[in-house]
Amino acid sequence: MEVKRRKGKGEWEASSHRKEEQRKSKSISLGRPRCKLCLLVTLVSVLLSLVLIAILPTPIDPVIIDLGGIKSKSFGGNAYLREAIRLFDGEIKGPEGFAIDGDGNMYTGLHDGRIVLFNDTHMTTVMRMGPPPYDNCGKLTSESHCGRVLGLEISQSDPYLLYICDCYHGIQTLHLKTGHREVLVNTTATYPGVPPIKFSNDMVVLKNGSVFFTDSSYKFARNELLMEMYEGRPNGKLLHYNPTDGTVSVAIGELHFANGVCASKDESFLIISETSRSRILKYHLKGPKTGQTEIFMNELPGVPDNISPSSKPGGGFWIGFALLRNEALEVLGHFPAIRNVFVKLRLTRLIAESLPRNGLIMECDESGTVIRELYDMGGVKIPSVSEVLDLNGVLYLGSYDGTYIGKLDFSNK
Ligand SMILES: [Ca+2]
Repeated sequence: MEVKRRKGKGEWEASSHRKEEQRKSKSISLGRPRCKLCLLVTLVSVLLSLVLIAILPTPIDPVIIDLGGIKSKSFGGNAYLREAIRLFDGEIKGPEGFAIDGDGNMYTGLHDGRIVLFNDTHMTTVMRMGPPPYDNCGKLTSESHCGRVLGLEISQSDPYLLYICDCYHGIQTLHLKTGHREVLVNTTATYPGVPPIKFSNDMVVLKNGSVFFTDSSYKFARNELLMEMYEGRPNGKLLHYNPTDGTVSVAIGELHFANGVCASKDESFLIISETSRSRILKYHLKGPKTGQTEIFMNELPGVPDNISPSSKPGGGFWIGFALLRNEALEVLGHFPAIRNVFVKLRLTRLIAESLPRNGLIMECDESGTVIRELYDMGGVKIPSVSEVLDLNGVLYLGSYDGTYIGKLDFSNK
């Protein structure tokens, strides 16, 4: 007969500890195959994802974008732009470029393809770029039909002749008194020696009627703007429309996102934004360097958009900035493979919308010396500027995606 012996306290503890060890051992021996399986599944998933990403088609062939350092008088060091007020706040979208006619009426183009006349309190539609129907206008998918005006100018010989730069419908004129409309440059036409015009962006009209206009890309249209930015190649150009014979020719080829263009006061040179390089080029129209190009300003603190004349008596320019330089942009610039992955995974818009919004406009003289920089860090009032209309120090501020027209009275500063 087996006699069970009563265990002492120490024996109970030892026995309990052994049981716990056995339980853990069993648990570990059961868990090992599971962990191995998890690891295998994870590895296979990662490898499959990498293979899928690698074989996904991509429309871009990206290169390294090195913007260099940042030259700035006071990077983010003031909040002058926050003193602006917003006109038509929430009523409009995308008033990018401006013009002013002989009666002082101001004009801008909106994201739905309209050109509107406005003052500080009222806005009237002047014309629509595209043909009917207009039901879907205002969407990115309908831009090519409805039109998108990015640049406006008034003729220097006729104060009611409005020049229009539409990124889908080319260069046109509209006479504001007679209503006569004319197409000068048709983006669907072929011009000898000129690569396709897919993204006409801004223009300047000289006294003699010559039109110089930028085409940001032969490859991507405006509704693929982020593809152009992500690729970073010199797909753009400056084009010249000759009014005497209607010909179009390349003035400067291989520009990096050619954007704003403006003439010096005496029309001896033009300056042109290279948006994806944060720099501005100078193109000589007169003198011994005629036809030559050189750097006007580089290592700018932001991504330049349109350029317009300053009202200073000696001439000068205002530069609108779509974005300020930031670490995310620098990293993206130096890693084209990462940009390619973002494109393949369709994350470009998400990335773009997550970038910090900081407003900046810059005034410089005709030698490229910065006179002043006006900031809105954090984009409280003016998070982005496409173009400045300077009426003796009263500044109207356009924006490619803003839902307002900014107005800043800087006449006493
Ligand atoms: Ca522009």
